[in-house]
Amino acid sequence: MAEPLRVVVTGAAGQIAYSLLYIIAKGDVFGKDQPLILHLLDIPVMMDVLEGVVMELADCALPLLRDVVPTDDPIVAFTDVSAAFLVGAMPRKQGMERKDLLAANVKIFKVQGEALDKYAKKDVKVLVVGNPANTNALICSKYAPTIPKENFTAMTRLDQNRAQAQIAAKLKVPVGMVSNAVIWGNHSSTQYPDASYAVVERNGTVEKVTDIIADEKWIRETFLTSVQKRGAAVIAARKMSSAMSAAKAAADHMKDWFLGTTPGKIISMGVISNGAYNTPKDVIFSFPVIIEDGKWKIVEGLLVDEFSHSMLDATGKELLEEREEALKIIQA
Ligand code: NAX
Repeated sequence: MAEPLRVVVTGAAGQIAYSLLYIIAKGDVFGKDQPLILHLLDIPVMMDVLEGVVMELADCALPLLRDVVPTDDPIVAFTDVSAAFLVGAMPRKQGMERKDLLAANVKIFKVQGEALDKYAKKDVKVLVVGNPANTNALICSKYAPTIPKENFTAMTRLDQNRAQAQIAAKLKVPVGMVSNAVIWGNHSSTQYPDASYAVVERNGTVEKVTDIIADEKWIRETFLTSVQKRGAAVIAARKMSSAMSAAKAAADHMKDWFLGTTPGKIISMGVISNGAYNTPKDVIFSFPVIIEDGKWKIVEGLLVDEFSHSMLDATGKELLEEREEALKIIQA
């Protein structure tokens, strides 16, 4: 059997981690024959809660889980890790302005970037879930100059999964038949959920979703806004934000990154932009990607119409503004 892989989850006492840790520890992300050592980081006041999570992990009696390291020290958390799920972040509190939220998160992701740079494996794969995820990932990468920029990503897989679930419900087909919905841009209300390349595979045939749903109004209004506003709808119903689905999406993202995407399948993730599709360079922008040998590649050459370009411009503009604000905070 392989040597144990060290994996860190931050915000480990929180609600997303509560679902995510089990998915990772039972082998659904890194493979059924990959032993794991889980590093769990949270803040000092959460150490008692974290102890309870450690007890439950032990009680799951999972054969792949070789050790668990709970800590409030980023150095301990990031030492020798090959994968990092950065879930913990400063939540937006009532009356808090966007720039205050960004300032609090710049501080957190600076510390974590520096610790990753010094103590993690140089090929560590980092997935930022904590919001604002795209800009947090950018900041983290900035403070980890010895780790390639390509190794810092932000999660938009939940939005992709939501998009595919909406399409499946509309077509009354199992969600497993739907793939290649694309999320462009920021994981925020300016994201652009795009059904243009989505396909349905059934009975050995592959059909474009836009050929089956010849209803532009549904695609450009109902579908688009329901995906953009799905997080708010879950909060309204549950009185808490998405957790089970966020954990599943984080697991999907990291699994595809480590083990590769299926040929013909496109996934969405926030990655450092090279300016593809006229997007701003050097922001973490969600693109359609494929993954081979642990490396993602932006799918280029997709046809992007005028409507889509305007949506990409809007979300790109927001990412530039967030970067500007974050840099101001860093330089202050
Ligand atoms: P919780 O509030 O349940 O848990 C967050 C945990 O992070 C807490 O235990 C807290 O003590 C810890 N934490 C705070 N600062 C930390 C630090 N500096 N180091 C380590 N741990 C720290 O939130 P949860 O529902 O788990 O959500 C976590 C984050 O995911 C939030 O920022 C949320 O906005 C974000 N989300 C991102 C999504 C995405 O698609 N990218 C979707 C789901 C979710 O809303």
